[in-house]
Amino acid sequence: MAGRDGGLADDIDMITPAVATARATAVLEANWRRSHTLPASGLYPHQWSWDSSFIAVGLSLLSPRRAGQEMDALFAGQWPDGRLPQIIFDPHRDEDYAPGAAFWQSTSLEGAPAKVETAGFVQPPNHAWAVWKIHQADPGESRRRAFLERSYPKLLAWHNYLVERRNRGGSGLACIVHPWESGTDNSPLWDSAMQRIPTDCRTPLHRPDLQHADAGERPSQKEYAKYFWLAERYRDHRCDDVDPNYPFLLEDPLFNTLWALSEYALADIAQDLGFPSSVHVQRAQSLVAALDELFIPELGCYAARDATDGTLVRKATINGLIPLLLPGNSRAGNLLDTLTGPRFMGSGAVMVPSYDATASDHDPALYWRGPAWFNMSWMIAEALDGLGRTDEAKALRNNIWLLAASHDFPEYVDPWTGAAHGTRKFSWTAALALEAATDRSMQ
Ligand code: 2M8
Repeated sequence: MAGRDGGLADDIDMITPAVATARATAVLEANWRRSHTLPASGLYPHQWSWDSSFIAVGLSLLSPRRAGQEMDALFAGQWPDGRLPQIIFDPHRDEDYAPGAAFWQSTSLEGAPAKVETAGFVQPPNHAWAVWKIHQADPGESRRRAFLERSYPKLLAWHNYLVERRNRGGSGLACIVHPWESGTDNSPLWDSAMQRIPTDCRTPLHRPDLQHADAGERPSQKEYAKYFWLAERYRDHRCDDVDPNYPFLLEDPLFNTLWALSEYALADIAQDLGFPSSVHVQRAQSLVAALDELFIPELGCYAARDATDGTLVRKATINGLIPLLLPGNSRAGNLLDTLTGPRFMGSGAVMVPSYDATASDHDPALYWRGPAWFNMSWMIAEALDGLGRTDEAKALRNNIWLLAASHDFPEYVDPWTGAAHGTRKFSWTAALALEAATDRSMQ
């Protein structure tokens, strides 16, 4: 494995795909709670939306039944308007994460589930994509449990929510209403919009996260004050998505790419169930066409768009490379050049940096402002495979399981040295390492 220097554990030579799989399985067992998996038992003590999709993809190789349960638990928190919430809270652990159920008070909100406590925000819509992958892992088991039949209406309602409530910029793309909805919380993509967000939130700044991760590797107090302020504003407007002067409306290439992929997956699901599928293909194609407006040739990747004023945020981030996953993307050549160039893998990285390696404010240890994340590298490996670049895909997959298993499944790593950062025993790292370590020729 190439890299600027080592950073690997002493037992690196002992780690084979079988060892990585066994260690990953143990993490997923330890984080399993009856119906779903915690992202990490200390730092993230509830169920998170897009985490569950990545986790379920890994779980489907261990137990398709558990993968199905993971998605069912998420659907249990779906709102009547169709949204799949960012977090489904465990009321017994409300002191252990902020903002929690006491902040959102969702069960007293008209239009939210009456019995399940959830956040009002959402996360990237990778769910239909995951459901189809889970089905494909064991179609017989999936059919016996009517997995597609029960998931399809939930996924349809979720996508309809995005169409009906989140097209706030009028382009057809979904807007995120908070950095947390991107999944890439403090990405430099949100910096300029966050400048206009006040810091005088009313909620006390409780930071249980700092008991589980180094403060220097997490968002700052000032960023948290703004996150809370914006969450208060959204909550106090009953999470209704019609607040007229709402100050944070961003079109994210990552969020919208996963939506387009999920629309394609919904077409496959519909077809399998004997339902009309062309509506999903058409939706996916419209999303891809709308996404093209975010492509910046000079940057060689996609930008985010601030829907409050139409400006493009011209920064090279992993979010802007993920459209490489879109089948038949006419921008694939440019994206590959960028991926293999000095801003990303051409810098000598062993995993894909979350932010431009040549940027003066790149920080290889700070959350979504530089470190490499396992879900992102795994998606890029999927994209490389789809483009027939199988050797590069395999090399990236090998680094994924090797680094993950040698560092106790870290949340994120230094893209060059592989040094671990954030929390450990992180579930999507374990699930995707397990998937990456699985011999595809045996499937
Ligand atoms: C991180 O985000 C949460 C808020 O949702 C946090 O910082 O507290 C992100 O990495 C996000 O992508 C992830 O879903 C979540 C749980 O793993 O943690």
